Amino acid sequence: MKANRIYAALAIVAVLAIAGCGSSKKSSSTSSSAPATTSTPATTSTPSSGGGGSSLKISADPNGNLKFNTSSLSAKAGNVTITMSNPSSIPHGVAIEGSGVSKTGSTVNQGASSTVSAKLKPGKYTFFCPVPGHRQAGMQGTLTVK
Ligand SMILES: [Cu+2]
Repeated sequence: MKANRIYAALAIVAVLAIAGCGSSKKSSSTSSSAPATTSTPATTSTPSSGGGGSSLKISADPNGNLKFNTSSLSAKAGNVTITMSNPSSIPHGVAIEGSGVSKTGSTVNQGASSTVSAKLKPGKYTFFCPVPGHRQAGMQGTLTVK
């Protein structure tokens, strides 16, 4: 019994020592800490100095309807970025299509944002949700580039 107690005590000390001695060493051993949670999607803060372009923000309908909060957007020609926040419990994304351009942002769950960007010339484009069925249900709009 006594020996067991001592071993137990030693074990605790050992654990404490390991835990205390630097997080750098034991990073590979049992790090089951969720990886890739904060993959900040490179919020390219368009330096509005060169080449025009626009950064647009839209939102999916928060009440579960298959639509965005707007059906028309306009942007300056150049590098156009649309960031769609998704407050809905339905996964959504954002994509741009038209005039030979076809770019699709990722589909994201509630609370996240989907971003799509494309180099656009003046003209009319369509922005829409790439989740199957959503575009057909009306989750789209017109993007006018000038
Ligand atoms: Cu959608």
